[in-house]
Amino acid sequence: MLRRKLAVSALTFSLLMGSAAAMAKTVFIASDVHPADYPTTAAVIHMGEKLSQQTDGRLSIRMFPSGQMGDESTTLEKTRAGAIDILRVSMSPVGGILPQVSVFNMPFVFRDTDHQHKVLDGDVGSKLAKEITDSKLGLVFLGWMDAGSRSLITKKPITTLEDLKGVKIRLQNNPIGLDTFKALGANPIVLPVGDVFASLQTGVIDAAENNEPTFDTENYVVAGTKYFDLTEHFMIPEVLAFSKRKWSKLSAEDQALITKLAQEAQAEERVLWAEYVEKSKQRLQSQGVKFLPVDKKPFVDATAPVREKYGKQFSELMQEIQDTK
Ligand code: BDP
Repeated sequence: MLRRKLAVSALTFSLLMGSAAAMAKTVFIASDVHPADYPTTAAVIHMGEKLSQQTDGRLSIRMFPSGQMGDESTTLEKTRAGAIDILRVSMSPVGGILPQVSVFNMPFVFRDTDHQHKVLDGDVGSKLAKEITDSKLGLVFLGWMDAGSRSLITKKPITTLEDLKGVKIRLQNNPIGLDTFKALGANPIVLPVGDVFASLQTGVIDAAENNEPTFDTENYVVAGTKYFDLTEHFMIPEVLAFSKRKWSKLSAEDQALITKLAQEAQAEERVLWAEYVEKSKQRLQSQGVKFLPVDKKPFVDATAPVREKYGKQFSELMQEIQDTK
């Protein structure tokens, strides 16, 4: 995979421009594993344009897309350390470090997109946002972003538990994900998303699991996958966050402006996401990918022990999610 590793030495940097009326300019470093036109990345780039306009260029955002700053475990660490200012990251690795916010990483926890939006926009979403900010993670939560639902990306059709038996499948770095696929009888392997293409190609793994846009932009078809088996087992939202180290150095006005623009970016990404899913579906189908319906019941049943094991620590949240209509 063409994952460029770019060494970025100066992280947030200030430039003194002009002479008498010198104004300190701050460029926030933002990171995403996805390319610049992906919904999450595009929304943050647009947020940066607005930030620059609304501060007459005093504040702006420089996006490093396509994993240039490293995989998600690495960028999480860099954001904690203050080397990245703004991070868009999947909730999966966040939950890997902070188990108490892992409720969204459970299998079959949301009914559909509408249900997930209501949960994220409601009390449960606010509680987890606060938990992230108040935790030792070193992040200030700015917003949720959509990532749809994840299904199986396979070389052979997989529509039953029998088909999935022993299949080497790549998972994100999160114990719930691993236990889910063990419960489903597969052979899960943790890898950064940037290694999935080569691993599929070389046969290190037989399968991946993700949403349509990542299937599309990561070019998994070229790596030999031909099926999108619609298990929709996870609906893991994305998190947009600011480095706490850097946040504490901003004025209250700047914090308020960034918070407001992040909320706008969250709303914009939802629209971009829905459009991008459709485009990706069309592109994948035109490349010959078959979208296979799956009877989800056996998958839901087989993963009940996982919801039981991990759900204990957040049984109230689970109940609230279920009760969200
Ligand atoms: C994508 C998420 C991205 C993750 C990736 C993964 O948008 O943040 O890195 O999945 O599977 O859907 O690692």
